[in-house]
Amino acid sequence: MKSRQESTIEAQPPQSSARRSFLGTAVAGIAGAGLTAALAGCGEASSDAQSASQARKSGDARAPDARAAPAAEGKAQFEVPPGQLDDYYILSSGGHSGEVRVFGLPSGRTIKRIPVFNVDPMVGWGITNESKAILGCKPDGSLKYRTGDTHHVHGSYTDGTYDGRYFWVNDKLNGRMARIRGDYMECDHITDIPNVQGFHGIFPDKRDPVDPAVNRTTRVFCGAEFHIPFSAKAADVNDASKYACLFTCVDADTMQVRWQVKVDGNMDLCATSYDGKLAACNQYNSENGLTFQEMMSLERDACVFFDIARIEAAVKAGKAFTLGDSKVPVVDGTKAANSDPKTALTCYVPVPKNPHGVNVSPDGKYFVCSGKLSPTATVVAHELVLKWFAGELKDPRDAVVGEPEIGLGPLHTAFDGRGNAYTTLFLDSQIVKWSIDKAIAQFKGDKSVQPVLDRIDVHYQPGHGYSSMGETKEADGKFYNSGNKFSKDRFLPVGPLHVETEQLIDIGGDRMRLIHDHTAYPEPHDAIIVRRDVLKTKQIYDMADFPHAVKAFDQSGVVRDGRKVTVRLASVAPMYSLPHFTVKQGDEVTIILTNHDKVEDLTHGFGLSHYDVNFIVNPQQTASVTFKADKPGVYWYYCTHFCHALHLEMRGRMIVEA
Ligand code: RUQ
Ligand code: CUA
Ligand code: CA
Repeated sequence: MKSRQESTIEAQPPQSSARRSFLGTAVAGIAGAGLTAALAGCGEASSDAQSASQARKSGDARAPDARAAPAAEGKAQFEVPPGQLDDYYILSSGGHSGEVRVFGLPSGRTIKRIPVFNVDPMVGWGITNESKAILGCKPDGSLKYRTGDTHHVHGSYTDGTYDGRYFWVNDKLNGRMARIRGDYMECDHITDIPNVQGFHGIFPDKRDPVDPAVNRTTRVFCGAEFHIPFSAKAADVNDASKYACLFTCVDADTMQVRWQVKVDGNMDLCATSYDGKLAACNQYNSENGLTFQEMMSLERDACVFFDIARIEAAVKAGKAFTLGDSKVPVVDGTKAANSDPKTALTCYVPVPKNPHGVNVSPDGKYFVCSGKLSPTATVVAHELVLKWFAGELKDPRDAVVGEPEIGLGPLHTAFDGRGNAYTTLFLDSQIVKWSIDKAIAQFKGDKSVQPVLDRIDVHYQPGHGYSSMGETKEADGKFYNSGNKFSKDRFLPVGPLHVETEQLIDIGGDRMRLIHDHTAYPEPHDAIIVRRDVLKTKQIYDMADFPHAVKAFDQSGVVRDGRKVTVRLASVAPMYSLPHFTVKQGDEVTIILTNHDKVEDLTHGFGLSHYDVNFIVNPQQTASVTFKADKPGVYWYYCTHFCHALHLEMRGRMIVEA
């Protein structure tokens, strides 16, 4: 369809080429199938993929040469020299790895991987009793789930900006939401969301909708993409009218599910207003369809708005029901039940078919819903949605104040705090910068206005893009990170599986400038860029936080209670408190290990040979594992985490008597 060269040239005069106007008309007329073929794989969408696959066939694994692509400009300016620290944290989802990652910005260095829904032997996540209690177990003590699919990471707010207390991330696969503590940067809670599948978008609220004194996050909202039947009867399984989706509110502090709303259609991404009054979800399956064709049939879907105060009043007034085994109150947010705006809980604002992503501008005025199948973004005015709920706006569509044509495959929008929006164009492999005010002027009828200000090629097919502090009222307009879904030729070839390309873009000036590429193990989706002063991390645990801590070396030893044996161990580099301990074959053994080292960065490990036990204890931390001593003999345990010149000598024997 297009070559890279064409798109580079085209990037110069914004929105000027014939191709763009051709695409505008072509896309408007395209029936879903053609374009979705392009969405499904990059084969159709980009000649890069074609030439790469041709090159592969002809035996050249490396072509096309990445050096032909536009080189980074201005890299030196953003270099973080050895020994210096980055200015920002990126907190990024890890997709189907089930984890969250922390990168430094502008360097792009990976600083941490935070295991959440996955099992991670490096830290012992999913192996220690403490992490298993957070993850949840079956009655036999094994993990309920071992995998997850994280997409969206968002932080807690105070006064419209990050306060560094918490971060939340969804698990699309098994319908759970996790919370990460900002101080230790570790997951401390996981909540199952009842009666949802395809739990996708999340967003914390920014203040209370009613109480002005609560100017911080107290709720987290959750969308759900997949319909499920609330009936197990075989006859209902293929009856779409028996299926529904729920929008969920979780308490930010207790992590308990507060309430749910039954909606028409589905919920995809999620956003919240700065005044706490509204939450919004984009919806691509207004049709309530079960098949691909059904989900594509309507010309318009919706951006759905939730009036939080009214929903909570309805729950309080007892207008709720429950579903299945869940005790969570559910209220009716379907269109039929909400036809009177003055009492409505929900408002369905029509947008072009099958949209993706909804994002709020840092001034709190606009919700931007990306077109995905439509080459547009839809700008919805917050104030006008409130007017609709007040009964002062006739048609929900009248809340739309802009719908600029920006390019092919718009997915997610970020902001610079100067009135500009930056939208990822999946099909065009570009980031497009556009002016919200100009889009509004154009929508009002001024044909001479061009909302698009700049475009930059990215490599390749971006999903999410996000800007520095861009989801807060402190959006500083310095950096933008494009999270690309295909890296193809950007890095040394390593076989079939490619890393993803994260591209850092300088958005401080009129034109966007590519700073550099860094890699990300598949597959990040959304992320946030947080100023480093926001996070106040702790490097040493408080031993008092662990009720089972082995507080002194002389408290070490073996305690037997029938067939249950507890081994109490402590560590100080380069020694464990017990050089050996003895148990009997068939015992259920619990090892509790407290690290007494107080020095920052002095972590010890505990690996137990042939027992599949592997975890770490950070300074002043206590962790425990439980296993059956089913193999008689001598088994060495040893420190896995390099801690001392005598790290290799840090080991002991578990003797299992037959
Ligand atoms: S959302 S790019 Cu668009 Cu979960 Cu992944
Ligand atoms: Cu302790 Cu290595
Ligand atoms: Ca649809």
